[in-house]
Amino acid sequence: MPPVTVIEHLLLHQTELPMATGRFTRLLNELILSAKIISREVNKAGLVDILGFTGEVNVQGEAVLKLDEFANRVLIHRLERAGVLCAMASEENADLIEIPSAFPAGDYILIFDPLDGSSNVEGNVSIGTIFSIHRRKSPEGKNVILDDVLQIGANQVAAGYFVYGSSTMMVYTAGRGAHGFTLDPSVGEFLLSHPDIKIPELGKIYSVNESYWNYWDEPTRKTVSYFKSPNNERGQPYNSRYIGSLVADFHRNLLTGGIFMYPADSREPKKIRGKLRLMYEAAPLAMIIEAAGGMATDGKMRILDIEPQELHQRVPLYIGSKKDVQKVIEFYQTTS
Ligand code: P6P
Repeated sequence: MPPVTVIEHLLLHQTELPMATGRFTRLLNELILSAKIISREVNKAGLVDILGFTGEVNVQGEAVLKLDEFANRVLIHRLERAGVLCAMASEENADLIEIPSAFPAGDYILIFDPLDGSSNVEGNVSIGTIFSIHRRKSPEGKNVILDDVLQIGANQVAAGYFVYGSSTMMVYTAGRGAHGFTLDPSVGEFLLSHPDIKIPELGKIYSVNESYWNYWDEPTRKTVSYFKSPNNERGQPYNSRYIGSLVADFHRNLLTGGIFMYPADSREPKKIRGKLRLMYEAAPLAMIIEAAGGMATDGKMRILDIEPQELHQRVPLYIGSKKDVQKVIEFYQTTS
């Protein structure tokens, strides 16, 4: 099969969709260029002294690694001048990022986690960039309001991630299937390698940090016990696989089948509703998993139906193979 780039694929397969316009293509291109720049730095992190901590903390109170900061700066710098956005929101920034008036504005909104899992970079573990694209609701020309950004995940125009691992890959959906592209460094292009990804309906992997067992609710404990037991639909225990890097865990489960869980944790006030963020992590990954035939829930609600109340809202996340996620929902429905 002749190599197919992301933009060729977009134009070939998504032309019926309104976003196959020049502006959307420009937005994807700038995301791709940003990812290539970030990938280059991630891949040489062990060599150049950009490891270690900046001594600052981000809005989440987490120590900011230089790579986090670098990735955030690259994305903001490239996308603010692309002439396609009216606002951005980064997991590393407390508030909305306005587009400087010196640059032309568009009607898309980009929400991103610049380098998720970056605390793993010193262990040479795969990490990733996650992005979500919305279209503003308020009329063009006026100032963007928070309401333009706090939209339900089901409104997303597109969503995707880059995973910086043994190879650098991009997986995205614009609403018609989920598609994977692998960076060929010799030509500097992401080439189609996983067309129309479909996650197996029944998985064989469960991914969760079991050290929090004592702080989970009863439905979650029943769910994890179900996956560890031979008395499940598979007739044998699921394999436990947990990297501790969301994009790496999600990507593996997407391709092989399985469920990733980050439940609410009663011990830590800031994790009482889970650790992962709705806008920057759960909603974009939920769009991808549904495009691949899977499901994503907070235990009670479809992730894509959750009305965001604040920019950095956290949610419990159960995401992956349809039958496995349905099991979680069943335990929530039947456990008083
Ligand atoms: P824990 C990385 O810090 C991250 O945000 C996700 O990439 C990952 O899935 C999760 O946190 C791991 O959290 O509590 O298991 O270390």
